[in-house]
Amino acid sequence: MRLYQDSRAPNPRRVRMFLAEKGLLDRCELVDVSINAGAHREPDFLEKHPLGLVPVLELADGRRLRESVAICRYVEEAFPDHGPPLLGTEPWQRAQIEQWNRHAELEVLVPVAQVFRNSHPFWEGRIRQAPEFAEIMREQLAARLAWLDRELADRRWRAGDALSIADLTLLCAIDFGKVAQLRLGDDTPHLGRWYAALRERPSYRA
Ligand SMILES: N[C@@H](CCC(=O)N[C@@H](CS)C(=O)NCC(=O)O)C(=O)O
Repeated sequence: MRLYQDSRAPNPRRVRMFLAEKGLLDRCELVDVSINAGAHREPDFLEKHPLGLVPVLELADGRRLRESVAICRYVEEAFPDHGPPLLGTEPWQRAQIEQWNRHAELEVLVPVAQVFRNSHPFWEGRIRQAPEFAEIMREQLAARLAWLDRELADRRWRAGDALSIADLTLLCAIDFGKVAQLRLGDDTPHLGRWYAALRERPSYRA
């Protein structure tokens, strides 16, 4: 397998962490597509993903998959004997994981990306920016993190007793928030405890 990715971007990172948790990262060739250098907008990459987004997974027979969750689902189902299940094993658990993963994507990762895109100098001249929208997203994020903190008070991992893709998505979103000066503080102790547990795992450095 080959993963087209950017080592600094959050979506490729959640796929790398997923592969690492499965013990499959070394079975995957990582091919850097630098967003900074504009490699994701070059014709040879656009042929792999017409929207110019990473990650893209390419199988040995040339088939390609886009979208981080689709890639993770393929890996989970194609390699059932590798590592722990990260997408759940029975209906309620699978639905809980889906729910919390969507929350992490829509309530944290998307707003973080919008703060970054609409206020960071990196995007100046590359896209049209709306700084006021970035401020609205920043305020919304603070409220969302407070909510997620309360929701973690009575359980170890995002979707219950077992680590899942929902933890990986939220971690990557929070870490990526650093580019927009978003950091966990003392006011979110449950998230702090959860974050510290994830940071101990080898997949954190994937
Ligand atoms: N929903 C997609 C999102 C992919 C995405 O937005 N990737 C970002 C990096 S994290 C990207 O390639 N951005 C380049 C750009 O916006 O020009 C997924 O989950 O894979």
